[in-house]
Amino acid sequence: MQIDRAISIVSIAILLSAVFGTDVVAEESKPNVLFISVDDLNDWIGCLGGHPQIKTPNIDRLAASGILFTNAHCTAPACNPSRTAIMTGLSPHRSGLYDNRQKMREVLPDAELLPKYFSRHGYWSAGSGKILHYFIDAPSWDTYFPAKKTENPFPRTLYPKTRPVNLPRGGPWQYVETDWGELDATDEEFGGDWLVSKWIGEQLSEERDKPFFLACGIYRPHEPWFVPQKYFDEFPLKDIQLPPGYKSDDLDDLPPAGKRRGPNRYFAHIQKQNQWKQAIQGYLASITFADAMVGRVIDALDRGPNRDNTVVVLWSDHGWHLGEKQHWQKYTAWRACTRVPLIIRVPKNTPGLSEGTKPGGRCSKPVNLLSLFPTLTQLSGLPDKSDNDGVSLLPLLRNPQAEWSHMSTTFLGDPGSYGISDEGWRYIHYSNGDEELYDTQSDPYEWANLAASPTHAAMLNRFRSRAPQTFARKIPPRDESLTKLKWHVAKDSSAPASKPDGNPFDVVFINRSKSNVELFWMDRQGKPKPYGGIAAGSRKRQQTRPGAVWLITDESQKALGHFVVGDRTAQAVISPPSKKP
Ligand SMILES: [Ca+2]
Ligand SMILES: [Ca+2]
Repeated sequence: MQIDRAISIVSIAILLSAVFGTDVVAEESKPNVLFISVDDLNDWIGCLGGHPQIKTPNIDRLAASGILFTNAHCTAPACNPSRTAIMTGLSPHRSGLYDNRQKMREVLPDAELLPKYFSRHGYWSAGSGKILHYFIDAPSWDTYFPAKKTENPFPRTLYPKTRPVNLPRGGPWQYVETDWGELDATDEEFGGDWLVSKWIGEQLSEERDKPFFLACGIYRPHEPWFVPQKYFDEFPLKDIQLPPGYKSDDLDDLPPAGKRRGPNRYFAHIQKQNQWKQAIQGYLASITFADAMVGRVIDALDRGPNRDNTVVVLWSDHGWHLGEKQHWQKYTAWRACTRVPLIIRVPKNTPGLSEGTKPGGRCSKPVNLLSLFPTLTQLSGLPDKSDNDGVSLLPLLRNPQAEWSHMSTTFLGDPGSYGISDEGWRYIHYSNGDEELYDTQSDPYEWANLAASPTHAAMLNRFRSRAPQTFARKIPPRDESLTKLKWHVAKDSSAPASKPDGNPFDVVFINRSKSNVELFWMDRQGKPKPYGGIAAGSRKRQQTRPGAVWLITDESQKALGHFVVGDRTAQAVISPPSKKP
């Protein structure tokens, strides 16, 4: 009976492909794909050994059941370009999407995302949590939780009632989420990733008539680092060890561009507030919480009907600095920021790899997250998407020690700046021509920059000859896509004084009212300084800084309201005054 049925499926497939001229693969042979992303997770997981105190039993267990890539790098060290590259298969230097401020659908209106590609090839595609940069892209999915029409990928999440909790505001330049602390709550009360893992678990426990592509976006350890108390209890403050990659004089041998990229105000502020160890504790606790959520998902898969025919992939979008090179956060080309966890587990009888992956495999070849698209389609027996920029990892899944001539490139936010990882060496190039070179075999934390050493000239040239040569133009976001500043209606004739603090960027004033208005910058003493008029229906692009206050008046200089500039470029919309009864 079984054999008859298999034969009849095959003959129908042959018949269909004869009639329609398409590659019809019998549905039953396609594996499911469970696609797990963990946001802002660096190599501080047990199996990568990035921090001696971390506890990630679930991710380690997953790694032990598949292949762990120990030299995997992000395509860009920021959420938006990294995730866009993964989901479209397109590299920033070809797509033009390089940084977080750009909008994926403005830069790439027609790009087909991974879930859409799978559903167009017979799959049911669904997701939950953060997969793209703070939006869902509803048309790319069959189903999402929360509902895709909301375009909000986050279920309800518990936050402290008053903030900040532990890190006082350093100034208007500071990202509002940089803070940490334990929550007196259960995982269930916390919601967020717990609800994501619950929903994903429910999907995994079902038998479906179609194979699935299921994306699980775990948000922690993205800031803010608030997670239930029990995860903080795992890492008592008195025992916290500093990042092993930290070296106080590490910047001395960097070129000017590297010296500028390293130190930032976050790290200086955290040290000044005596919060470094508390912050490390918050990051460790958030990772262990994320690990527990991954564990719930893996358990649901292993308990359910899809265990033996589901490819599992786990990745993080980029690494994170916690003081290494005097840096906090992301956006650098150093290994602390580019290296990511990447685990792939392939069951037997998968079309692209019938023998499956060998449990416990470790691969030290340089690989890139751009490879996920072609790897997953090849594993599933789907046709290659023709414009992918990455190479398939199938040879390495088959044999982690296979010959591998590829390098792995990570693109920074400005076109022409990038880092390249090889097996044992790393090269960094900044758009001004500055270079760094590291022997990561003997110097994994990149303490000794060898770019100036004549003995390594050949190695330097080797990287230069493999570097990308052309860079797509960076496409700026439309004014209307920028964050909106809050409009404070004038209560009297004035506005508060500016407290400018941070690097300059543009704000676009958009006058939607029917009258001309005047723009004034409030100086540090609270005195308005004229910056010209904005005619009705027109706009004005103005360079400014975090904490600046901009007053809007009518043509007789009667105050209408003001804007306070935040930590990023924004639009400031001047609306018609609401009619009073
Ligand atoms: Ca991220
Ligand atoms: Ca150094």
